[in-house]
Amino acid sequence: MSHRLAVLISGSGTNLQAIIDAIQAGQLQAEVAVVLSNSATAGGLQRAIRAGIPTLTLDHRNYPDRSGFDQTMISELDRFQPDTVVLAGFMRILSTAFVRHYHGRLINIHPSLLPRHKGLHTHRRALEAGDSEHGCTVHFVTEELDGGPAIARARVPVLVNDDEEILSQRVQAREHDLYPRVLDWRAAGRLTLGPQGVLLDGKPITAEGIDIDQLPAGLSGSAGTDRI
Ligand code: NHR
Ligand code: GAR
Repeated sequence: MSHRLAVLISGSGTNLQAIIDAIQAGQLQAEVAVVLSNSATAGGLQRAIRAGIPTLTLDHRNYPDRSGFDQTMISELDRFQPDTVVLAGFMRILSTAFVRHYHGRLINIHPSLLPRHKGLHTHRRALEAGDSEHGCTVHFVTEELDGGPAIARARVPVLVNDDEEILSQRVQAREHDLYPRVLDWRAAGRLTLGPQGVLLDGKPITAEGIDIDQLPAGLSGSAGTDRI
């Protein structure tokens, strides 16, 4: 049985597209069972429709509070029996009830090297801080905003003439490589959240997450050199 992903979006959906493309290329052994957007104008909805994936649009503004919105998301998503719920540019903070319901199967990609620059406007803040490197982090989602245990990260240099736009493009190119690779570990049953933290192949990983450019021997990836 194929691993079922539910992908939550709010915007253009380039990470969703990278996931769809990796599945079609045979690099990610999973299926996108449903795409949910909190915005009817999210470009990612068209990407899903083009790929023949069912979509759900739930506008958070139609709900009296966060918990009502989140309870509706839970009941709609659960009809699709997701094994993993994937936040891909989803912009609504999730309630305790939602995070608990999907504990251990809820994953986000955040555009910074966590724990640096939690929250929004990460590229601007990396530039303002004079950081020499920046990047993205995939992590399990917990109640602590952008504070859940890290799984993997990709680093990029910050260059002298960078502005927010060019830096975000450099980071997003790495997101599109990183996220499908992490999701393939998950789909293969290799990636779990235990009481002690993140386990890959049953072994704990470092607190900052696996640097995708420094994969330990035996951990193959799409750019790995350890394949036959
Ligand atoms: N929910 C929980 N409980 N924990 C996390 O770690 C979450 C989460 C929901 C989303 C993604 C996150 C990111 O990667 C994410 C992580 C939205 C906001 C935010 O402030 C912050 C972080 C993230 C996503 N949202 C505003 C809100 O009031 C709305 C902002 C907007 O619509 O532009 O929900 O960065
Ligand atoms: C991505 O860069 C993602 O890391 C970021 O939004 C972008 C979504 O792009 N996520 C957040 O900022 C979450 N608060 P996409 O819709 O094209 O995948």
